Amino acid sequence: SAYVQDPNDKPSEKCGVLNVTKITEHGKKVRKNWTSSWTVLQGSTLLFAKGQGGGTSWFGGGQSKPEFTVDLRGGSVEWASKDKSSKKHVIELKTRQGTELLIQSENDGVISEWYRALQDTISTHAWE
Ligand code: I3S
Repeated sequence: SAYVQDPNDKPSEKCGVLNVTKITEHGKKVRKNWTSSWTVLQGSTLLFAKGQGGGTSWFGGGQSKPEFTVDLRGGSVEWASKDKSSKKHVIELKTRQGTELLIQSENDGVISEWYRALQDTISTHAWE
């Protein structure tokens, strides 16, 4: 019935601190710049804010804007190969817009949860 909430309708929400760098922008290779970022997965959008840095405000508080947002629809995730980074636990995220990011955490549990969340989001929104 219309009153039954489909659990799949619930927008996915996840947040935490991750290390992030772009490696490609609009299909062109860019220089790595690893940054600790407050990261929020909201529906099919991944948002990054400047990390930590002593400030108390972040974009959820309506004060500062996200530094960078990624549309996950039509994108892909995989574990980054060794030639992409010497770091452990690195996810490679490719967007339909030709941006490639590396996302990393020293904590393998944390990064595994993000991997699953990003994959779920991409498959949930695949046909939009
Ligand atoms: O893939 P690369 O070029 O070896 O990436 C490393 C460099 O970006 C390095 O900075 P500079 O070469 O600009 O000084 C970074 O400090 C490293 O972290 C990068 O490699 P990892 O393996 O950490 O992703």
